[in-house]
Amino acid sequence: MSTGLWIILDHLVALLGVATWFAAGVTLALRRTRTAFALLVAAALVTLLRVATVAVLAGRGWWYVQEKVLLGLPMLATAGAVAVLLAGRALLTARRGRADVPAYAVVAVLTAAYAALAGPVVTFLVGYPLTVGTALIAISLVGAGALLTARVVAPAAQGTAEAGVAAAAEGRPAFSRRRFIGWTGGAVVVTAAGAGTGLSFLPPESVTLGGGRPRSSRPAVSVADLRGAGSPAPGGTVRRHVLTAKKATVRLSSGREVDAWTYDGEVPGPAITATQGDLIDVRLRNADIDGGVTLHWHGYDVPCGEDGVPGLTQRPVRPGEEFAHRFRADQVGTYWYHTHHASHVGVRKGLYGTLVVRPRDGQRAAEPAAAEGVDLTLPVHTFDGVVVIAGRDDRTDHPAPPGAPVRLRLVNTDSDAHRIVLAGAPFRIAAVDGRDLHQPGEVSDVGLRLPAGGRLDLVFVMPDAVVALVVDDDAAGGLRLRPPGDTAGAPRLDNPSDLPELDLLGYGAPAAVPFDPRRPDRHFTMVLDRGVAVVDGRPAYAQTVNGRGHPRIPDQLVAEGDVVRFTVVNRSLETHPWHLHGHPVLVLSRDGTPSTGSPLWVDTFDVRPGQTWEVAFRARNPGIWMNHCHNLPHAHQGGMMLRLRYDGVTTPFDGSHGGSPRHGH
Ligand SMILES: [Cu+2]
Repeated sequence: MSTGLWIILDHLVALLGVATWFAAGVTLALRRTRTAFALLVAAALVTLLRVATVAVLAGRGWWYVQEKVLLGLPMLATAGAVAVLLAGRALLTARRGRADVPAYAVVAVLTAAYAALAGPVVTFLVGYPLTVGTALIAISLVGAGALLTARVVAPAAQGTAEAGVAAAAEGRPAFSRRRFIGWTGGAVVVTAAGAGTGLSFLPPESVTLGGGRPRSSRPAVSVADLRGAGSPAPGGTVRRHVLTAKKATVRLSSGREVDAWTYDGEVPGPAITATQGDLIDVRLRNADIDGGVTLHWHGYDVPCGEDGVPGLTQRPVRPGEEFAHRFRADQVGTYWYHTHHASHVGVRKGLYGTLVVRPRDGQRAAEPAAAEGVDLTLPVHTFDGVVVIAGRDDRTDHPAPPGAPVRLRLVNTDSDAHRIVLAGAPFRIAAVDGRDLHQPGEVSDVGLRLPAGGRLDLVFVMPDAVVALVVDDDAAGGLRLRPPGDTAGAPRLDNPSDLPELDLLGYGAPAAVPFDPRRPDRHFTMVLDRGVAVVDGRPAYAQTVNGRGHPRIPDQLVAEGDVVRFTVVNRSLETHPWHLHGHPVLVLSRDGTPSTGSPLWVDTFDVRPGQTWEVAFRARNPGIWMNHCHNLPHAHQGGMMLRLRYDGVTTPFDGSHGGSPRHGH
């Protein structure tokens, strides 16, 4: 069973425990002794079951259980054991008809219920990592619950409670002893709660070193000075574009109209293409996007000053302003561009386009020249719940002569993954996220997962029949490649959702990689979760990294040349497509299973619930880079983004990602 399912099962067992402990406490208070006894036994058994689910999760990784093992379970086990001893004995006595149930038994069982509740509350509100402050607050709240319950329950059963207490009180009047316990307990609870709250307000550290050297005193360079080349490589040309960001009503192929935010009035924006070595020269103008826009070159390892992150590498481009990007197209492959300013709104509304860089002739012998074949760039985007492929929202036919080499460049511009099926021809996945795979084998009858922001280049030779590209198992939509003259044919495609998903970690053949990822200079762990955290200065139920939200997540410090390793753990019940700017990362393993196929270089990897990914990269593109979830609402509203900072690089801007509308522009 997957870790994600164990996480859900553990939540359910925890909630069942809360329910049974409370039910036992309430029935005991109502003196329904038979039911109370049965529920007490049930609560104890559910608690033992919980120990088992937590033990299984612990086997999947300490990150999944830290707060449960250190706080939730010990607190529940202690309170539960006391409750079983006190209430169990009292109930056995009561069943023999010798006495009423004493008040302290009710208090003990309800206290166990509060302890059972405190565990999941800490998990849902705080998660990983548990801090001393949180633990103190949780324990003091359970203590306060116990004291209040004693106050409420005891007068109702005054006689028996006083008799019981008085017997143990060595003759002192029960009333003053109870009062003494109440005052002392109250003082302890208030002190613990105060200390816990104080600890929670300590300012977070601003930087984490990942086990590497601390910040040096080397002379600083500003990100604003880390700009691209001014000229193409010898033999290259200048690819000049002016992109004007503006609102427009866009008519899709079905005739449907969309109120969009666009580059140049088009969705997707103008396709930017180049040949390796060309100079890309793009002037971004903003006509009327009030909050501002930028251009971020997703997956393209541009110099940091070209990266288009407002507040970090530049100011947002406001209406009437412009920003000039220049960089050399050194990387071959399929990429895309989009605004990084309030991108959870801007990209969704249409501020995106594609960037494709083709190799110079002769550099890729295996690849047929594009002119002879079919080479389509297909950004997949969702407008109001309807999937739109390359600006077309109904089924699209495209001619393809039999025998022609075909390359389909899929780009996911949404915040959630898409499932891709290609039916009618065996094919290869030539490239992932723009980077070629090594010896990719031919596959058919498989589903492919295209993470948010990700790209897949599918190549095949056009057969003598129709080939269908199906997105999200909607066999009626998508793209049909059709031999000339074939107007009605369709490939056999009964249940695309039944096709198994191809695991890219085992696809293609291994090859040498340019560094040894087993000996990283820095190792950072990012545990992704939900919890209460400060996001952009306000408390929120945030999407957290190590328990914090942007910009209070510590920067990751690296030095140029470092081999850096990331462990990314998803404790939450949502998928987080993780995206580092400026560098592709090499996938090492997922859930402890190493990558055995082609070296897999990606700029976005989908960390699904309960998954743990190990990736590594070489730090050789100095700057301050965003490192974030590419589910854009998670990043911008939820706060799931942080910075990877090179030693010696500074920013003249405010340093926090200014892309949230909360910043008030
Ligand atoms: Cu996310």
